[in-house]
Amino acid sequence: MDRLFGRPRPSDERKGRLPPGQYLTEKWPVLHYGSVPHVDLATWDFTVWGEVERPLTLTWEEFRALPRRRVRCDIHCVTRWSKLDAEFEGVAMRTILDLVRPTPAARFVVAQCEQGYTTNLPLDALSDDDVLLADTYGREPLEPDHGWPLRLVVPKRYFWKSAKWIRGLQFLDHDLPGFWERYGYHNEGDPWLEQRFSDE
Ligand SMILES: Nc1nc2c(c(=O)[nH]1)N[C@H]1C(S)=C(S)[C@@H](COP(=O)(O)O)O[C@H]1N2
Ligand SMILES: [Mo]
Repeated sequence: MDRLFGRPRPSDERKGRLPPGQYLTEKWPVLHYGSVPHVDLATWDFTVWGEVERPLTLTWEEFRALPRRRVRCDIHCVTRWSKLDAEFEGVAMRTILDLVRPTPAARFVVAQCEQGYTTNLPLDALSDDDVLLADTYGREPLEPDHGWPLRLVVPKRYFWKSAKWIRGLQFLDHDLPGFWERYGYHNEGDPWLEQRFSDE
C-alpha cells in the first residue's frame, strides 16, 4: 500500500538485489591480473573456433556492423562489491551463436583474451539472452581499464567471468578451467549460491 504514495525509496528498489556476503558500491572498481593491454583496432580481430559449424573471424568494422543490444544488469565481484544498474551495449552472445552454430558436441566455452587471460563457461550459461559482448558502458566506449575495446558481460556470474579485452571464444566438448578457476575460484561462480572458491 505504501507504493500508492510517491515513488518507492531507493532502499526498497535495492532490496533483494544484493547476493549474500556482498556490499553495494556506487563506484566501479578496476580489477585485473597484469597490465592494461595496448590494442590497435586496425589489427584487432575476434575469432570463434572449435566445436562450431562455422568458425568465424571478425574485424572491428565487421563486429561493429552486427545488430546491437543493450543490457542493464547488476555486477557482483567475488571480492564482495556489487554495483547495481550497469548499462552495457554491444552484440548479444545469441547473435554470435546464431552465426557460428555450435556443434551438437559443444558443451563448454573458453573466453580468450589479450595477454592470455581465460575464463570458462558452460554453453548453457553463455546462451542466456543477457550475455553480451560489450564495447560500450553508459553510452560511452569502455574505458581501457574496463576492457576496451571489447569485454564479455555475464550478469548471472561473478564478475571474473566477464572477461576484459576479449579476442575470441573457443568451443569445446569438455570443460577447461580458466585463469582464476585454476587458482581455486569456483568453476561456476553463481553469486546467489555464493560459489566463490572451489573448496567451499
Ligand atoms: N582479461 C582479463 N579480464 C578480466 C580480468 C583479468 O585479469 N583479465 N579480471 C576479472 C576480474 S577478477 C574481475 S573482478 C573483473 C573486473 O572488471 P572491472 O575492472 O571492469 O571492474 O574483470 C575480470 N576480467
Ligand atoms: Mo575479481
